[in-house]
Amino acid sequence: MLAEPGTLAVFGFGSGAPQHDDPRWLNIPLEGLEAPSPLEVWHVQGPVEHGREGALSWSAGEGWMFASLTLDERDFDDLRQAAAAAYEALGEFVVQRDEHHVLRLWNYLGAINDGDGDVERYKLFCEGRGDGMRSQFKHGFPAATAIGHHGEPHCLVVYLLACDKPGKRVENPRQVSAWQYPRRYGRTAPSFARAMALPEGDALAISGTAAVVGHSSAHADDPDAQLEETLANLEALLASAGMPSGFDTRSPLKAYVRRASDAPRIIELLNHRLPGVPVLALHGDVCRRELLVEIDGWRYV
Ligand code: 3EB
Repeated sequence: MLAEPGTLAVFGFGSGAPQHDDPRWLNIPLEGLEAPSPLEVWHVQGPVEHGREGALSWSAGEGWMFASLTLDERDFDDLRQAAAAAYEALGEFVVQRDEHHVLRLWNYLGAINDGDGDVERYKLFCEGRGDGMRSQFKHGFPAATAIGHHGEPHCLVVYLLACDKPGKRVENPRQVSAWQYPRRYGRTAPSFARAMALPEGDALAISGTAAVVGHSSAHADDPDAQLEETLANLEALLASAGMPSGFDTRSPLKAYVRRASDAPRIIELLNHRLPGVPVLALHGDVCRRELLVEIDGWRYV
């Protein structure tokens, strides 16, 4: 895949994935729940250039850019500093590129729910991300995912998709916008949009979506009900984006499942509710302890 022209990025999932010394290759420290995990490939119709700048890896072609950073938190004072450094480095790199419109971001960190209250690790991550974003996203945040992994505990992975044209942010009328969450969810509200329509309007990049209604988590301890609520949120998001209802065989989704024991049930329900839709089920922790499942992905027109 890396040898094929037009390959912008290839992702391997979990500890069984190979490693490659190519800036377009990224190991995601999330285990697939249905072995073996497929690779995810991004490609463009044209030549791709790629390189590294410090710890940052990037590739670009046809107006699209992939950039990634894998950091060791122990190289920083704490998670907040590591997250800030990641976003500063990505931001500094992106602004000097033609492809400086960041459409979509993914964040994977260890032990995301460790710590209580304002010092829970997810909330420290949100603070560092907010620090590192500085003024770069003052016109609005990209779509995003933030999930806890069970790989190397101090490994922080952040990657993005950017474009030389802006996308269009989409919010979900069933949910309070994340950046307006009340104080109880942390000192720095999460900085992401619910979805981003790609520049040509031919696809929607969908942020991590869970059983959040208003700003509250719904159906604590009930994975089936949380999944139904998540699907209702996804439908509302499609409607809000002006897209037809439903997902199809060209709509790749990821389902992040907190408890591996819930996976068979969640996968069965998804196969029933979204027949034919390619869903990659991964073992990952949602950023609120009571949330057991989260879905993100793509909807093509
Ligand atoms: C939520 O609705 C669930 O911090 O980047 C979803 C997507 C969530 C992205 C992020 C968090 C993030 O608040 C959590």
